[in-house]
Amino acid sequence: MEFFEDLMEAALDEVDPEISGLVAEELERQRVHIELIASENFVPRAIMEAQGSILTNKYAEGYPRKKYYGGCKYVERIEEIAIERAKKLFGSDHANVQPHAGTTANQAAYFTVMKPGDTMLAMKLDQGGHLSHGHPLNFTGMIYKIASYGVNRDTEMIDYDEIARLARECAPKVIVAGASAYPRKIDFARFRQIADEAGAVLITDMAHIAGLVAGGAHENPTPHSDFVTSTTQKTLRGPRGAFVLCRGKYASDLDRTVFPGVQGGPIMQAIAAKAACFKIASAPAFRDYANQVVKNASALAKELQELGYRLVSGGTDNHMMLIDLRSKKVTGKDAERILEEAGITANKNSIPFDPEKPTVTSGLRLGAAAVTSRGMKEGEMREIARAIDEVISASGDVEATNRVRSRMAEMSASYPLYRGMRGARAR
Ligand code: DSN
Repeated sequence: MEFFEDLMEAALDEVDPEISGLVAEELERQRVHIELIASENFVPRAIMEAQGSILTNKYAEGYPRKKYYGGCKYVERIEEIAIERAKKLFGSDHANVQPHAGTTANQAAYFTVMKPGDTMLAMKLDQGGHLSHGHPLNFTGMIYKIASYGVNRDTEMIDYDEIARLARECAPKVIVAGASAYPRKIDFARFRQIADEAGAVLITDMAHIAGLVAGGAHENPTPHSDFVTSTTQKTLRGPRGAFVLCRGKYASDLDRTVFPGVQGGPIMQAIAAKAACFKIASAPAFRDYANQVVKNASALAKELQELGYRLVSGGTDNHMMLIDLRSKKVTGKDAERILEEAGITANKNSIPFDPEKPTVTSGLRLGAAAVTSRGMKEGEMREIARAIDEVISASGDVEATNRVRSRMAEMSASYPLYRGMRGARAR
């Protein structure tokens, strides 16, 4: 390659074959593996096109019509469209589409209404919450007083009476609803009632279920919440990024907190991809997708239960489930590893009151959003459940692993992924 002459036009595989090769290998992995990580999905190509576009060249600090840079005519319009679509999709007074990630979106909502030392009541990480809901190693655990709620030991479901009791006891400034590993519907109206009784601001982190909400397969937290935060890459099937919705009275404070409070320049190519994602999620067909995700999760859960697996809380209402592996004499860590060798990707996850440490765990979290995006239905879910059981029952025995890996690759091949792209095999 003539570095200076051709650089602007050269493709990645000419400029950097090492990275290009790894991207191609990753595409091949995505094609042949059954993807069950509950927070992952496959984006439509249009989303990648927006995210890989020339918008990466543009600085646009500030908000539409109040940008601090020249040349913002088109990117301003893109941001306005993204804001309007987000507001309409979720029924919100206001949207800020600039946050780069879910934790930043939460940070922006917290900083808008809390001062260091204020109390926040949120779900414990080891019972389904997120790091940014008060973990001691996260900024939330460092600067706020954290009170946490979990699930009921018997039902393994959120105990709303217990949250109300804790709220009366600790008088939190903020209550956080929402979870990263909770397989049941969340009663946002009840959270509102608890927040009102405690005089607290209700922030709902709907990152995991945003696509289900958009598609009408889960109750919408927006009418009940002061703020709603979300990523766009999970069930919503959009780019890696985030947004915050809020009631009108918080709008200008939230915008100031996002910029210049916690971020500088917005990532305009991500905002364009978020706009496209909101458009796709508004289409009637997205309702079918969201409902199929729930049906697929339910089929996977039922088959696993029939095969003798205990699911936390006894099942699922949403896109995910947590398997308690203790009776199978395998840890979450080992299950994750042996399943990956057999072409099934999932993640180890603590179960409520887990006796194992978080790096080992007794649980496995499975989600149906990505396989549903490939077009798989209940029949495939049952087959995947049987494949999981075959590998776990054989403790990762080489023959069982090979058998399952070839069956999973065959199933994947029936649902082609990114047909026009060159994977490692084509190289
Ligand atoms: N790490 C994500 C998840 O897997 O749920 C949440 O941010």
